[in-house]
Amino acid sequence: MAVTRTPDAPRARYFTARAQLTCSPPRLPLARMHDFLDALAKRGALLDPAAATYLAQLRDPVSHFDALEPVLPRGGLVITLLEIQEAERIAVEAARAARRPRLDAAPALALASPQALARDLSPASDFADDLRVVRDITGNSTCQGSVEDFTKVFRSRLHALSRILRQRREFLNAVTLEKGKTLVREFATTVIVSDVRTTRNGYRMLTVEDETGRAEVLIPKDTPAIKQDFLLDEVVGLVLEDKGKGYLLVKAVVRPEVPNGRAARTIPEDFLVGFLSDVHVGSKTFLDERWTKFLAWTNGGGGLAKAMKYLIVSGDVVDGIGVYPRQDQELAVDDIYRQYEELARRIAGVPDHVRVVMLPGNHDAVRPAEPQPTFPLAVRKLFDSHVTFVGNPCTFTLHGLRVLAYHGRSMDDWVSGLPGMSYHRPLDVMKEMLSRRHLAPMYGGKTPIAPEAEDYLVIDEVPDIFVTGHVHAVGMETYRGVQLVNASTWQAQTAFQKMHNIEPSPACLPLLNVHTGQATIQRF
Ligand code: D5M
Ligand code: FE
Ligand code: ZN
Repeated sequence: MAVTRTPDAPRARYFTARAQLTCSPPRLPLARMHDFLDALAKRGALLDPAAATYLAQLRDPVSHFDALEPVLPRGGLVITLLEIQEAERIAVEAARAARRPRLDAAPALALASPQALARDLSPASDFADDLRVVRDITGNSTCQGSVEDFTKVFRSRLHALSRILRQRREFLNAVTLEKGKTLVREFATTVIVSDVRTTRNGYRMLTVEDETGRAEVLIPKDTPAIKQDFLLDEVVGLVLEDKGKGYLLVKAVVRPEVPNGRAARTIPEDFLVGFLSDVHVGSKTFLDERWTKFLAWTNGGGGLAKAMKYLIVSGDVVDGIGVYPRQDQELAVDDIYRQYEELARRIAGVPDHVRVVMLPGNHDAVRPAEPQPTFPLAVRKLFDSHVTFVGNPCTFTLHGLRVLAYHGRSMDDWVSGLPGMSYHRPLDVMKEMLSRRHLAPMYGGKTPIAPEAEDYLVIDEVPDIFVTGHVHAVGMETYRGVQLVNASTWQAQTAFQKMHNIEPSPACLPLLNVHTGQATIQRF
């Protein structure tokens, strides 16, 4: 039983009825109001005035109450508004979890045929460039790698993600762990997950921290929250209750997420954005012939090629040197500058109406720690003025559309750290990144992280387009109004990938029409 049965129920019922009548007129007609209160009395439910007022304003309060009953807290004397609202949240979460075991995917982006996409497009040369860098570590790096730097980056992460969580109703009054521990009632808080363990009897125990302290919190195995998977160092919202046993009980887990129901944004300009990644020039497995076909297509005067205004290149633009053991055996060009020179020649073959935006990846000649500043001047000066160099990750706008471009190194950590993730389905990993509003939460994994004063890997604003590479796969999909793109590769399967069972999808060019939101993938 979720509610208290007491012989005093009728008296309390009238008390609550009077209280709510004097507060605000119920939407329920008076006769039905009596039915509602009778029905609750039969169930032995005692409501506080605010809870009664709230329920009375619903179209069918009795059914609503019945639906919540299984998740209402047990043992309290009266049911409060906060308890009703928390039960609503748990019920919604449970329904969602039952419908889809993982994240709720919006309908996948239906890919159009190249012919359909080409219809009625203006030539890209009709539009002047409008590219503005919004967020990029290039020129802004402060990190010395000291202990204070690490404190700063985690504080910045917690603040940025707490701000997002606090936009939600149940976190408006979120408190710190220190304050929460003094409360008898349940409380909402936003914390960093510093450890996750599963107990022998199938409960999950987390160590969580904020600036005021640390706590052990327990997720019982019979609650919806047990279905959640945690990544170390991610920020979550928790509704907690002190059971006075040395730990806090998790009532709900909330992620910062992307608001549901967002429509994909389009703009009046009708041009295309193309996406390349992982060109790996300099590797013996670089696909020269297919690149040549791609260049011929861009110059061939077809409707799609003419309408391509921007080309975003998401890192690993060359193969680099000394990136992995015995790489020299797989290199066709073993000098890093000669690799960039060759890339510059190949990029120069892209027609003048295309602006190329290029960011580094883990094979490039920049510091490996993320966020990565852009390429050094010695590399940049090899390219002509059609190339704009940015850092990794970088947020920029194209004619007002917000683009988040990230090479995607952290996918190695997401795939090994989160059940259900795979190198073959990078779009699923990208949805998890959006859900947690962070590109690479886990510190000390395969992705080296530079402790900058501000956490540049936080997804502070929801992008319109989110593009990654790194896993050498290809795919496009819409998630809560965000156009997701994983941008293929121009490298055939390497010995390393063969060993790890990674089957690439090379020589594909995802194309997005920013006016209609339609997309296609051109194969070469
Ligand atoms: O990464 C190319 C692919 O190889 C990508 O799918 C990730 C995978 N990869 C890269 N390094 C590792 C390690 N250390 N373990 C497992 N899988 C890995 P690229 O960045 O082009 O080398
Ligand atoms: Fe790569
Ligand atoms: Zn890579």
